[in-house]
Amino acid sequence: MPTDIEFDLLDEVKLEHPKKYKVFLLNDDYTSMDFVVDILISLFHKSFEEAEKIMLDIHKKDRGLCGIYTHEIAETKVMQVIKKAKESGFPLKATMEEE
Ligand code: TYC
Repeated sequence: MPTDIEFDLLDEVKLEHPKKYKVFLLNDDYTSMDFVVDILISLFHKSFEEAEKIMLDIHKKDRGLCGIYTHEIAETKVMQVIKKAKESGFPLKATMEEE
């Protein structure tokens, strides 16, 4: 059982290192490549060149890393992707997982 001081130290470490979450876009057969590039630029702040590279990576490998965020921001990104995609009639999906 950790001592009080050890508990304090553990709390401090937790405060300094909040868990981070990876956000991925998933491949599908219907979402247009241009739309995915737009999402990567507008929501994930990628340059056009980076966005094209990530999009093609997803197209070939089924999913691609778009960014690493705190839990709340990652959750918001996933929701924003799904909302924008739905509004545009695409089935694009995003997921998050602990780093
Ligand atoms: N596979 C899609 C197509 O051929 C393009 C695509 C890329 C879709 C990445 C989703 O996350 C994605 N139109």
